[in-house]
Amino acid sequence: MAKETFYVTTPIYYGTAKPHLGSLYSTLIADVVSRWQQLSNKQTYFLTGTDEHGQKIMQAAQKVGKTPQEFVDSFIAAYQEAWNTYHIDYSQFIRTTDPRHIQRVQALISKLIKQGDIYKGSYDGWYCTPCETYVTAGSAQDAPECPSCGRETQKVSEESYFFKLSAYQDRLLEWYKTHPEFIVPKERTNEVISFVESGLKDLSMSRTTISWGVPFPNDPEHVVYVWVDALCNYITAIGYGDPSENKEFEKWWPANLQVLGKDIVRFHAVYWPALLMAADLQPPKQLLVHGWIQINKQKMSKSRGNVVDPMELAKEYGADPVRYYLMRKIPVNTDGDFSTGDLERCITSDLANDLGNLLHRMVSLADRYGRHTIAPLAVWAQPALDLRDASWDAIEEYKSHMESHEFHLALARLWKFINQVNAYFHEQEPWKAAKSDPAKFLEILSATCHSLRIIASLLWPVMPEKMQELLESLGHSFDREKDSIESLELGTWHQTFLLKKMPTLFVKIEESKVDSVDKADKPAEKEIKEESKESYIKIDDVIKVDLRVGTITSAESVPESDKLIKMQVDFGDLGSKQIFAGVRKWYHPEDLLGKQGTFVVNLKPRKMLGQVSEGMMLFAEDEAGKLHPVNPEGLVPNGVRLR
Ligand code: ME8
Repeated sequence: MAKETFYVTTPIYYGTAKPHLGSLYSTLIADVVSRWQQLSNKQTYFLTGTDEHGQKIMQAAQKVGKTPQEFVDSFIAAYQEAWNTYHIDYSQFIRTTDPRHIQRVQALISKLIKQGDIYKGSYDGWYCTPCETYVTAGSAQDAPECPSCGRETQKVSEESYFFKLSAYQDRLLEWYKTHPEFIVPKERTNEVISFVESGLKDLSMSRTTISWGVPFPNDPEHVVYVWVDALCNYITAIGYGDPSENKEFEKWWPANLQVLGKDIVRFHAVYWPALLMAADLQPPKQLLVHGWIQINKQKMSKSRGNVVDPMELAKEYGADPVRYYLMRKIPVNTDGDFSTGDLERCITSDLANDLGNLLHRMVSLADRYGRHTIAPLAVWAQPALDLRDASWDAIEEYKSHMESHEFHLALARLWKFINQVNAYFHEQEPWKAAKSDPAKFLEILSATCHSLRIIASLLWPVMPEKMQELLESLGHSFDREKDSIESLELGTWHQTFLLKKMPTLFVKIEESKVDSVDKADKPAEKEIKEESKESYIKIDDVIKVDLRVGTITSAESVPESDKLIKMQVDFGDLGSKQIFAGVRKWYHPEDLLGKQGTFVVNLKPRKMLGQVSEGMMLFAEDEAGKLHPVNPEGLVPNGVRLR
């Protein structure tokens, strides 16, 4: 039976500079969606590319003394290299200077001219070149600011062809009403509806004062307005306007999902469906509108000069951890601040500690006891059955979030399961069973392998390369068809795993790493660190650390975190201090209550989730990765200093 199809697109990026983290973000969302749909047994088509015509590109090329074509050509390799580095698995990279695209845009416009949807008039108003947008001036004589980017606009007076957009006002309003799922997130629909209800003017769709564009059919003095040219890429790429490609076009159109940033909603939610209606085509099924990646609450953009280079990030941290971070930390429907400190914490905590360490502990323990082939069991003990039930719940909830494009929630839900697997592994004490109960040892290894296999398959759309590595170390070769979500949902635990020791999956980031990827003095810092590892410290250095014994007088979970416990600790004459410890994986707050422990009390207070932590509790890690409080052997008065 033919598979259901799924067509997903990104905006096409202006060929005026290399891609930055914001461009990667849109592309990554589309890639994750496309891979997720493949896991859901669909045949996907994923389109991305570059927008290469218009005044903005013409002017930028003039500035550097190149022809527009030479200018745009100089950036293409950077896009393709970045997308390859980030494992962006696109089906086609369209360029609007491709002659096939040009002919197909002309075919669409000829059709609209023929049926009377386009007429010749003259445009007298304002134009924002950076946004390539016509701007309404109101009654003012002075140049208005562009409502989108705030920059000054230029006067334009020229003959122009117009598209009868106003004639589509009612059909558009009807479309929004009957297709409430058209724009995600829903709140954006209201803005679009009020814009359309306020009255649509016909759209000027050609320019005579620039020449870098698609020549207007039968009137080459005019070039097609760059936004109309660009929007058409979504249909020309799959064969619109070429009768020999009708079948291919019908296979994919209407697109299932078009991903775009919130700056270009009007073009995609108003002009684009109106043009499609005029062409007797269905609008896309859904537009997914995402927010900004910001730096210190400022939109990351070429013009602000605050862009982060995704290639630098990939070099420093690897592509998959950056992919995970962007999907986990920035909800699609909001803006999100990017910082390398945040990225590093996320890599260390989620990827290295929670996931990588689980795999490493399991494989190393099995290896230590010579267990490499892990066969499934016919009958499982209750804790393993509970873990299997938990995996099924995780699959269902992850799937539901992924289908609603709530990637951050899907990942948070999956991490809850990862922590359940960690807790299972820890509570079952496989390092003891390895010596005393080989059958139980194998069961723990098998249940952990099955869980990791599910985790890796679910995470594959987000971290394709790393998850393939993880599966390889379980002896499972990943196959997007066989490893479908359906197979996981139906999955009884019956697989045999062949364990292989592999290099560390995710490397912890040292805390001293700086908050900038390209800080010039980094190599020097690294060298000093290496050197200090070798040398001894002086007694003064030991004395600097004020270590005290204290009793935990209150302990509670921190609701916003699944790791932290907030404690009040009594240090006798020194008073009481509030201290946080990230040990929820191993302890309930009640377990710590009334216990003595050893604390660093002269650590600079730091904020954790908006509250101050005034010290640090010391723990020692056992073979299974559990943390144990460090205590004096006998009871000593609170506040006693360790010497
Ligand atoms: O608008 N955060 O191209 P463009 C998140 N050519 N996403 C960002 C971002 C940021 N800081 N900065 C850019 C154009 N983007 C037109 C599109 S489509 C037919 C034509 C993303 O190079 C976001 O998706 O300015 C935005 O819509 C897209 O890049 C625009 O890129």
